[in-house]
Amino acid sequence: MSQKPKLHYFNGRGKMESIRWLLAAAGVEFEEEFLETREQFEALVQDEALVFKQVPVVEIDGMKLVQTKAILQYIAAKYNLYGKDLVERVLIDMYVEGTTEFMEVIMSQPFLQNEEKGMQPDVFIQKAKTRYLSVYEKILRNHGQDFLVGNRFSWADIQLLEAILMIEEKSADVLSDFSLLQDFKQRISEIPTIKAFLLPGSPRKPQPDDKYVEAVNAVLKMYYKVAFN
Ligand SMILES: N[C@@H](CCC(=O)N[C@@H](CS)C(=O)NCC(=O)O)C(=O)O
Repeated sequence: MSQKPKLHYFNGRGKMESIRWLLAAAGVEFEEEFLETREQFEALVQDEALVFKQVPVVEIDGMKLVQTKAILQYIAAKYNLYGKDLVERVLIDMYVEGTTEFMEVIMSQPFLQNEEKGMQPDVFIQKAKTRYLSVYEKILRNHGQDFLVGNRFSWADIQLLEAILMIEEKSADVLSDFSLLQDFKQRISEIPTIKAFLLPGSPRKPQPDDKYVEAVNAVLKMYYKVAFN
C-alpha cells in the first residue's frame, strides 16, 4: 500500500494551500508536519534532497519535491487533472498562472511592512474583476461548458474556486457582475471531494492572522523578505 503524501510547511495557507486543495480535490489523504521553529526549518533544509532549501516540501512516491509549481503539475498529472493533451495542458497552465497571480497579491499582504502596503484594497478588487474574473467569465460564456478546459474537471477549476473564495473573503459581493462564475462556484463546490474540503475540520487553512504571520516570521526572519509588485 502506498504511503500518504507528507507536507512540510507552516500551519497556514501560503504557498502550500493550493497543493492542499489539489490533493484534497483528487481525493488523496495527506499528512502534515508544521514548521514552528527556526531549528526545525534548518534541520529540514539540511537534507540535500531539498535543492533550494525552501518550503513547500512534499514527500510523495518516494521523492521529496520542492518548487510549488512543479509539485502542483506533478499532482495534477498523476491524478488526471491536467487535460488530455498538450493544448489542454497549456490552457490549464495559463489559467492557473492567472489565478496564482492574484492569489499571490492577497497572500503577501499580511507580510508587508507598513511603508510598503502595496495596492489599496479597492484598487486590487477592481483589478481582480477587470483583469482576471472577467476573463474566466468570458471563457465559460464562449464555450458554454461546465468546466474551464476540455469539458471536464481539471486543476484549473480547482484553483479558480480557491481564488474566488479567497477574494470573496476580501469583498463578499465580488461575483455580483459574473453570473457564470456564480454558477461555476456553486457547481465546483458540490463536487464531493471539494465539498468535504470546504467543511470545518478539513486540512483547509483559515485566513492568515497575526499569530500565523508571527510564526512564519519567527522561522524565516532576517533570512527572507516577501517581494510584492
Ligand atoms: N519558488 C519557490 C519559492 C519558495 C519560497 O519562497 N519558500 C519560502 C517560504 S514560503 C522559503 O522557504 N523561504 C526561505 C528561504 O528562501 O530561505 C516555490 O514556489 O516553491
